[in-house]
This record gives sequence, structure tokens and C-alpha cells, in this order.
Amino acid sequence: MRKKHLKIHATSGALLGMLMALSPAVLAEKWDMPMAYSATNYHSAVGAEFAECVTTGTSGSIEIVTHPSGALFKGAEIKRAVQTGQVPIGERLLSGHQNENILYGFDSIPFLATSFGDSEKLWKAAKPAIERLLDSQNLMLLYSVPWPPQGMYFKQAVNSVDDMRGLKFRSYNNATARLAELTGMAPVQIEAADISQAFATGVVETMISSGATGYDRKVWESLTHFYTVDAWLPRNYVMVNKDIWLRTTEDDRSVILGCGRLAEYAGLWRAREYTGFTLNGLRAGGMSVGPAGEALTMQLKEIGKVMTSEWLESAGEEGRSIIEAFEAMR
Ligand code: PCA
Repeated sequence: MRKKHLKIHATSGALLGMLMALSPAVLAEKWDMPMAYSATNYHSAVGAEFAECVTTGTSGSIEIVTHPSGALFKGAEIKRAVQTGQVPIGERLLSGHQNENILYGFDSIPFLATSFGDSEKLWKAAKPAIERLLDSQNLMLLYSVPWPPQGMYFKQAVNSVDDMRGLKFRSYNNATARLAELTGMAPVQIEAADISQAFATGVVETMISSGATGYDRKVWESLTHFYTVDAWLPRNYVMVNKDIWLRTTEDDRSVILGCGRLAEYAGLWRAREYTGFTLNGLRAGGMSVGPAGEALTMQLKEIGKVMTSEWLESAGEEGRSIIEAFEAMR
């Protein structure tokens, strides 16, 4: 999938060989970049801008081509594909790796960081540990962009946890699955790309996610209520295979890092903007959108406490120091 082609046309094989030996910069590489979320979502838009920035900035010596909507690899397959060099670069939901290491779930601790501002602080606190973890898995972290705050979707009004018991719940990571267990729901892991179908066919009937994902997948076709619980703001991140990274020229690397910083900045602002836009979009689709009632909010906070202590217990010293560093920044 990683195709190399010559940018210059050489007629002589000898000349070609000489150029290849002397100047790796004349080789143009195509980097396929799998992404799991819909092409219209801002994560994918930022990814496309990042790709263009790199392609232009390296004068085409590295051409990045994004493949949104899980078209090349599904979300759950992307990290492995990059780790093993099947593709050089890709985007994935960070907390999707919590089953590999508890630290990856730092951004899905209920009610710890519930605003964009706090989410950035928490990211700053966790980033060194996450970079180390990824590095130990042959990956280089390039940039990361948050999702909007997570709320709960239903197909009827829900006023307490009792109303949730027995529902079939769409999960996307360990924290969401645990939330389902603690509220008596049955979790089924489903990729964002497959949500509309899953709701339409009744495979699931509720979920926690952002207004953004509900909007992207037109969930008003099946669901009626979105409660803006603001439970947490999970993050996507873009990773590069470390072997491939180390083989790129220093000039190209600095372009890629610069484009990554721009993408992170642009992504955060787009996330903020997309939040209000998509909540209005859900309303326009006919959904009731607003905060959860007091009783449900209090019950969810109690469940949040359980999940927080479970996370802290398994994450040990390293987890605690992330939370402490975050608290110190607030
Ligand atoms: N959307 C993604 C992850 C978090 C979010 O808001 C999803 O539901 O899969």
C-alpha cells in the first residue's frame, strides 16, 4: 500500500541507480492514511488539510492520501495496520486501546475533564506518558484532536438509571462498555461508521457519544433524545510507524511535525465550532436536546465515581501522576 514512484524521468538505468543511491529526496512516497470517521466530520477534514499541508510542504516527496469512513481499515484495525507498516500513518480513537494499557483510557474518566479547556489540560498532563507508550509500540504520536463532550442518546425520555436497564447499548471503548454494565445495559461494540444501520435494525437502541457523531450518522432517523451529560471528551490521534518515520529525511520530518501542530490547533477550534452546530443539527432533525434531569445526573455522577476509582486503582502510580499534573493546571 506504500507505493514509491520516481518523480523524475530517467532514461538510463545507471543514472537512475545513482540518483537513488545519492538522493533519497528525489523519491516520492505515497502515504495512505486510514481514518475511521465520516468524511464530513471535522477530524477527517483536518486530516485532509494535514495531508495537503504535508504534500505541499514536502514538494510532493511525501504525498499523504486520507481514507475516511473506515474505507481502508476499520477503526479497530488502524493501529495494528500502522504498527506493522501495512500503512505508514493513520488516525484512531486513543481510548480504543485501553484494553492494551489502562493509561490509554485517561480521557474517558467520567466527569474529570468535561470542557474543551480542561480536556486540553488533561491532554498536556497525559501526553508524555502516551508518547512513551506509543513509542514502545513502534509508533510516533503526531497530533491529537478532541471529540465534543459526550452525552446520552435514547429513543424515549429517560429520567433515571432504572429507565436504562436492559437496553442494548452501543459502546466504543472500555469506559463506555463499563458504563453500560454499571447501568444494567447490554454493551455491543460498534464502529461509528456502522451506527445508523445498527440503530435502524435494532441491534442497539442507545449510546453515549458526541452530538457530532449523532449528527454525522443522522441518528434522528431512529432516536429521539440527546442528553448533554458532558461526561468526558475522548480524543483521536494520528500516529506514524516509527521505522518509516526514521527513514524519512530531516526536512520532511520537520514539515510533517509543523503540519501536525497546525492540525492540532485547527482541530481544537473546529471541534468547538462543530459542537454547537451539530446540537442544532440534531434539533433540526427533530430530536429533543438538553441537559439530563437532576436524578439521572446524580446517578451518573455516582457511577462516574466508581469508574474513576477503578481506573485509578488499575493505572497505579503513573495514572495518579497524570491526574495530579492535571489538577495542578486547573
Ligand atoms: N464519537 C466517536 C468517539 C467519541 C465520539 O464522540 C464514536 O462515537 O465512535
